[in-house]
Amino acid sequence: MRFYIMTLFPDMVMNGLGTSITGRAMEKDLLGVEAVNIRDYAFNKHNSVDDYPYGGGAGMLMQAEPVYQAYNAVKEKVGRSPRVVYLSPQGRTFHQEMAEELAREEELVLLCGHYEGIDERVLEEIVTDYVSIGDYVLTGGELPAMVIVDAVSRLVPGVLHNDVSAEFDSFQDNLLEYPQYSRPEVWHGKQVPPVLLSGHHANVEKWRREQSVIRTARNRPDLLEKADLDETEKELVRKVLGRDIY
Ligand code: 4FV
Repeated sequence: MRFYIMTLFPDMVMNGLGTSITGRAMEKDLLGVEAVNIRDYAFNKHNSVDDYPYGGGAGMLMQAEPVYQAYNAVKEKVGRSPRVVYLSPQGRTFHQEMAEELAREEELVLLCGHYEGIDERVLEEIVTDYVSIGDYVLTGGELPAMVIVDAVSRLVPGVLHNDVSAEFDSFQDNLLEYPQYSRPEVWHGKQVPPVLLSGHHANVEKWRREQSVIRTARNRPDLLEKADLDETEKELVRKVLGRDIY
């Protein structure tokens, strides 16, 4: 899978993604990440890419032309009109299923805004998906773009040590992940739940499923309506929430 990140801060994204799991995946050519500096496509002698918003208002806006020329350069490399994700608070909120859907793409362009955003006219021409990572305002789209690359990269075969771990992720079957423990068996007087030491896989799976249901009911009851629970688990939810949600 190949990512093209259109940004005014190429070092920020390449330094952030060039380490750890995504960094190793790039070394192993499992992933390609290319930062495209929009300022390289500035068209005036001041090398500026922003200007005042028509109609007034605070802040500056990224102008259409440098973004458009940067996009054309990527389109040239890809050889077709690529999927373009614009990171913006106005977008659909990013979630695991969206990560799985994006992971099916060969190439993905991530457009990072800055200042107050980007001239609407170029967005209308090149953007295929508006995506937000959450209802808060950041200084730029770079961190959201890195979040998308990280979440999607984990789903690319070979990127994680064992692809199995992605199968047991949070949000798989719309439940939060169960609590996990490692050595030592006792820490600060706290014992690892004995079932996990029993070696009885069916009991371990049962306990983990129950913990996921309890944790989801406590922290994210909104997820439960999409989770496929059996009668015993629904009873567990009623006990945790003290009310019936079914
Ligand atoms: C954002 C978000 C976000 C808004 C103006 C960049 C900033 C600035 N992007 N999810 N939340 N973007 O706050 O994706 O241009």
